Amino acid sequence: MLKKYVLSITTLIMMLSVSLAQAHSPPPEAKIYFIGLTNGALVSSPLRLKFGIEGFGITPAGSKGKIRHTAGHHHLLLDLDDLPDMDEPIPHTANHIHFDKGETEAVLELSPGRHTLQLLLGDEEHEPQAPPLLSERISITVK
Ligand SMILES: [Cu+2]
Repeated sequence: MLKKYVLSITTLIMMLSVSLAQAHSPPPEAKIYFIGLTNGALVSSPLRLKFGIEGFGITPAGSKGKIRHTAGHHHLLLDLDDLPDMDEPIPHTANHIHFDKGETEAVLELSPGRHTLQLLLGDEEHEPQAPPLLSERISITVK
């Protein structure tokens, strides 16, 4: 009897932690990507970027309510060799660009030469979802 009780408590805790973990978790088919820009592209500056998303939504930083669990906002990782810590808020630097208003387009001034671009979605507190939604990291050359 006691064993059965302990088991059901364990099951309850497991179920609770699964539902908490899923709260901000995009479905496996969700993805983010650059629209119309491919790895190796030769581009000119200023560069107009378009951010695509499928299977998950866009909502501004600081959003409250249920939308937080199914949407986030884009971040552009510019010329970064290492990804930021996925368990911490994404830093605000010149190389970690936040689109807090839920923007899906940006115009970027870039110096001539090679640059790398990658998108990372973040939640209402700028933390990556779990698992994170990351685009492919692409290399471009600015004329
Ligand atoms: Cu952010």
